Amino acid sequence: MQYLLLCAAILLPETLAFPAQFKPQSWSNTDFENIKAYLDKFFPILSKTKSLSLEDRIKEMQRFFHLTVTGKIDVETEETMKKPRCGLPDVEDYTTFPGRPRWKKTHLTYRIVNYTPDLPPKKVDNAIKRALMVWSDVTPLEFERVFQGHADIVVGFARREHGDGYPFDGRGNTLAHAFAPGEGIGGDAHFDDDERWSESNREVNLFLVAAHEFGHSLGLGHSDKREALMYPLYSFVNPSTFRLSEDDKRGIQKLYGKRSPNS
Ligand code: TQI
Ligand code: CA
Ligand code: ZN
Ligand code: ZN
Repeated sequence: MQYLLLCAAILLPETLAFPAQFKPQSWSNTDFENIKAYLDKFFPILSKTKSLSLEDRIKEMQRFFHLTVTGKIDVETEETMKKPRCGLPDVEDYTTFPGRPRWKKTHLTYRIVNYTPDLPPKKVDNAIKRALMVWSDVTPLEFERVFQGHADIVVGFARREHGDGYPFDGRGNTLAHAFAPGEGIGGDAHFDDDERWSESNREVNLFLVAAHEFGHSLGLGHSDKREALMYPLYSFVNPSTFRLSEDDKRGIQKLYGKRSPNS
């Protein structure tokens, strides 16, 4: 499952994070992903524009460390990135996406457009509903299911190429993905129908994966805390006793605030 830790491709709706031509020839894919992951984790973009280039973000990091500001990954910059981050203020472990996209309303709609043959539709409906409740339980967010027309979060099952440029990969590996908050495909969650979805610990538990994906749909990236739902490694926990970790809670409440006591 190591690939997951390197898997930092952020699915941003409009600006597809970094078009291929920005990628210098001399970097391997892994280097590139690592640099991006590093920047996403430690230098989440603070400005409101989503259009900071990788170069701008490297410059920001170089300024922070008082390095020569070149916007390029030179030796000095690379060395700094590899150093353990001691002496820096301890950041939270949860992450948000560059530009910190979030929904600007608390009433969100979702629509389930199709079903997996692995589970009865009722069980799918239920897993999706409970996965959203994981987040609405601790924030002012409310989710309303709609059956036609526009929905903020479109939920569906698909296999291989399915029209968004992020083809699924057959059984195993990628299980699902979701897009950061935004118009159009923003917020949508897709589940790989080449997986075997289940409501137990056999194969892949739909509720747990959906709860994780909706974290992305709402604006959370990955967390380094092992116990976090947003930790990028699938581990089965019993859905009926599932509890959101403090780290996930802090992350989502930072974006949307807390639920008021009597609602
Ligand atoms: N899908 C990845 C994930 O949801 C896709 C992804 C990587 C991603 N980076 C992202 C999506 C940033 C949005 C934003 O993390 S996955 C897990 C976990 C996956 C992985 O199929 O690998 C879960 C889906 F956390 F267990 F690794 C669900 Cl729970
Ligand atoms: Ca797959
Ligand atoms: Zn997709
Ligand atoms: Zn994830």
